[in-house]
Amino acid sequence: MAFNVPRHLPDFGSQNRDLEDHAWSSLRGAGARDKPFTYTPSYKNRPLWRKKRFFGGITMLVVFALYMLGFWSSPEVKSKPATAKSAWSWIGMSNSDKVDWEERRQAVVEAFQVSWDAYERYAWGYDEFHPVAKTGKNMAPQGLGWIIIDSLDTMILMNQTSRLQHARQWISESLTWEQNQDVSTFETTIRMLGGLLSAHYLQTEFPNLAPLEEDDEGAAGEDLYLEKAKDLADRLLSAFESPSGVPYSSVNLEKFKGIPSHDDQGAASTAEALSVQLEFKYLAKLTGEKYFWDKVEKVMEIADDNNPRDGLVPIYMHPINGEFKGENIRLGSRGDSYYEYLIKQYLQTNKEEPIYQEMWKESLAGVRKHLVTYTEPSGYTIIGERPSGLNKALSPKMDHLVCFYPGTIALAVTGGLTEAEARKLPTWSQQDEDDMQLAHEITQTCWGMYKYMATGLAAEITYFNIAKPPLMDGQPHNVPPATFDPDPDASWRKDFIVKNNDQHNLQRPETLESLFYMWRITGDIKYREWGWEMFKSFLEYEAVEDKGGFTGLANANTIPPRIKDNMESFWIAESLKYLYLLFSDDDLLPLDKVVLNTEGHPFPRFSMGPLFSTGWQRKPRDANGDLVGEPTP
Ligand code: DMJ
Repeated sequence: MAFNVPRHLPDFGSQNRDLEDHAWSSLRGAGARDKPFTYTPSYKNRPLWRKKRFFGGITMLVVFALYMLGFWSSPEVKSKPATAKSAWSWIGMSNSDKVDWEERRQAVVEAFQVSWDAYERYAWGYDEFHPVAKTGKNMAPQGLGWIIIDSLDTMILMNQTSRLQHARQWISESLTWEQNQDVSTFETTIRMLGGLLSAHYLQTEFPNLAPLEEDDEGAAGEDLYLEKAKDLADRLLSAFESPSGVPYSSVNLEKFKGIPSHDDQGAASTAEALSVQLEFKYLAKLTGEKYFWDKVEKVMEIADDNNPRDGLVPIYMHPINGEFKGENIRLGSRGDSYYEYLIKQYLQTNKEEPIYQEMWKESLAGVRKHLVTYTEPSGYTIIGERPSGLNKALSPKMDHLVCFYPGTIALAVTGGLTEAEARKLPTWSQQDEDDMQLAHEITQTCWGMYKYMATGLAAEITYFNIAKPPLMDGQPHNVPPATFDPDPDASWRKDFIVKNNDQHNLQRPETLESLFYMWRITGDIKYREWGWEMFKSFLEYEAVEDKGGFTGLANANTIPPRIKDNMESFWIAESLKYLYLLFSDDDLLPLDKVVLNTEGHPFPRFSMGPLFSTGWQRKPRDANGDLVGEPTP
């Protein structure tokens, strides 16, 4: 995934600026009135501690230190905490000590209903929802249905018939892609195209979930979701009309025109270019239009022809020449879903395209070789970054985004079977054993990111203490404790570092996603319990008063937290959906029958049939992994 959220910076137009202005103007003001261009001799001769500039300097340092400590909040931050128990007293839980997963699942449904109803009340039809201000905002003149479409399949799974009817009515009557608006190729594909396609799939496959009524908008013989999806996809496809075939970052919807990124010398994020394949391939299968398939498949070939070392891709790609740009390698922003879509493409077409499993395996071996290390003193397993290339230093930094990875590893090992079933297969290997172990370890680290924070909600980015030089995969290291001791002085806390600018929590789903896969695949109840703990933290710190929805946090490491006043569309599309699935029975979306796209939208697996086939082959490599007959880069 590649959506980079702007860092938490002070807005010098807000009330916070007033505070800061006050501090600064008392300095500046004093200078303007009192400070001549040259100092009087008497002033000059004063001892240092009696000089105004000494105090000025000290004050500036204090102001700076207070700012760094997060003393002044950022623009979008409201000081009103969402922490009062009354903010979520609507939840209908019994006081019984007995764990009842059905009751917990219903609590998630209630959280969804409160989120949706608040959006409906205050921001209906808008693309953004600011639940504290109780306002909405559009990303295009007539809106894109950003929240409505991203929520469709969650509503179907939760059987929310009347709410779904309202959403369909809006899509039928108000949604148009005919707007002179540039949109992100990737985000619009995974959220809007993905949302419509999964709604189409669920509605067709499970007609009894949130059933359509005769008089529903768009119901009579019309495939509303698929029609809107096809119209959108035709427009998005113009992104691929670049000299190389690598998609441009943006598209103008009305003009059917791809637009290069305004930053990064026009380069696209690698994750953006290489994780739109599930959506377009499913659409190709549904419509029989092969060009959808061919366009996205071509990008896979271009990437692989670059021969990324050990299967690890730099995070930018040029639409002009199809080459990678720079050497920054990471599984966080701009890199993540490339890896996810390798294994999911293999699974989507019923394992008929082994080329993608091969690339996945190569990349996982590369991750072990270059990015896996262990923390000190406790020995947690982390996946670091190589910001300057594989020959340069490992940075012990993990975006929360990386937490999709352990669940995806487990999915890759078993193909969606339970671990118990997969172990009975003759193909089960020591490598599978090791990969499952890695998945367990990284999931625990991601859970630690939550436990480390005052609110129990993970920061956007966590750093770790590691040895110098870093321990590499498999080297002896301490075994971390199974649980996180709540003592504020507990030793495990020394392994984790959260910087002031990284303390925001945007309601991201990745750890919940992995908990869902780990629970389904291993059956280890602790993953469900961790999910429940996380859900309670969301209730405690992100619920807005008066059933006002849920908001992200600008600082999740202080109580009360500072609020960011935004309810992300993936809060409903992913975080609440993964919680719901985590607490549901395993036969709801069986993992060996579906693939979920990177926005949490389920698609069916299918056979390619006569119309489709893998239209490319990997170039031959030698024993070192270099392309045969081509110079080593
Ligand atoms: C979502 O839009 C998708 O999961 C994407 O791949 C990653 N970023 C957000 C959620 O964090």
